[in-house]
Amino acid sequence: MSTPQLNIALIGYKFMGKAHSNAFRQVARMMNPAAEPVMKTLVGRNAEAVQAAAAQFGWQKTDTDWRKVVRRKEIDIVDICTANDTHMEITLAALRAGKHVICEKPLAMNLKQAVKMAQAADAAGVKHMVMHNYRACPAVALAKQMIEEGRLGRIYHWRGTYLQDWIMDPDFPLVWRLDKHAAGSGAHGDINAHIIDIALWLVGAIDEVCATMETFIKERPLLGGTDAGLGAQAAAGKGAVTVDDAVISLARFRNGALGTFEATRFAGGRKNGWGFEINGEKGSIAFNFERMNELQYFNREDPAHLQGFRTILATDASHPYMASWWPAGHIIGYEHTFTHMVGNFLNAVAHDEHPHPDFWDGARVHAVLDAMSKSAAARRWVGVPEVVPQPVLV
Ligand code: SOE
Repeated sequence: MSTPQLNIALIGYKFMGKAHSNAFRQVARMMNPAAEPVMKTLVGRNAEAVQAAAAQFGWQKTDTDWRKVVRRKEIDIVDICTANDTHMEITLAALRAGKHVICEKPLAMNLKQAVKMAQAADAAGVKHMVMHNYRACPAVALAKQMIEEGRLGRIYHWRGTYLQDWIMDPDFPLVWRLDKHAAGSGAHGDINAHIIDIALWLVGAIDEVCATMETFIKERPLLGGTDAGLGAQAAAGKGAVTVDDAVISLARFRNGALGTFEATRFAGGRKNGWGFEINGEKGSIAFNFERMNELQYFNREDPAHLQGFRTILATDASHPYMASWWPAGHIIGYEHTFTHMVGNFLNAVAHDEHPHPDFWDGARVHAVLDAMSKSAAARRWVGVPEVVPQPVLV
């Protein structure tokens, strides 16, 4: 029997558009998913730029009107890689047309929007996934497996950090990620969202948070233009930065663990340095994305004279995702996390299974993000509302 094909429309063609395009290009060859993606249409506002991106990434067609594209009969999956303020509108339109939806993180601008998107996706009866791609680092998925195997026992501590430095120059311009109307928040929604998702996945629900935030550079040059990554050029004039540059939070998990979160774009020398350490009664694990193939593991049950952190190189075929790639020790990179996520999604659609993280997981991240924002504004501890999927009448 031949592998079924699913036609993809991807909205957005810059940093994330490139990462998702690469994933769709690689996935059938490397992961052999149960459905093969067909890179049908790449969508962007600038016709010339989207055509150039489509030619480079390997899309069959381009369009400048996402509203038209998401309704097209031939499209099976809509993948959203645009600025955060557009996620809900595009998602709801794609769901109304009965499409499966992948959406970049953070899922929405706030919890209310995220819940609306999750309810609409359930009501549409389609598959939905938010691109918290770091779940698909083999070493992070191995951490999940080890926790489920009970190797850490009761968890006492989560220590999560997400450290970047790409906007430290005060002359770096006002890109959309620094605009509250387009992004919702700054380092908080952009990168704290990632470590919150990983914490919820590995440790469990969070009950309460106590956060503080800061915007170190309050005014920046206006935007002249952007490049395909995070780079940008300044124009004349200045404008206000309307989002946080850094956020720090304490957290109490439902299972009794204590957590800390730190996300900043002002950690000089740290480019995309995110990681975590989890301490449990039987052992500890630690992960640093800048050494993403490795997981540090300390086993308290080792004989005393042999105790110490060991480095597991998570590249064996027995490690999550690695059977699709190379012989042990032949390491993989950032882009593979997207390929894994897209492969999971295609399998979920083909087998009618539930992909993760879904829009409800995305909403749970927003529940924590919103509580931290509230806490920072009010300078006190704030409870995190529980997000339970609600049946929707259609
Ligand atoms: C910029 O902060 C950014 O590209 C984020 O938007 C991504 O989610 C993160 O993975 C890398 O940094």
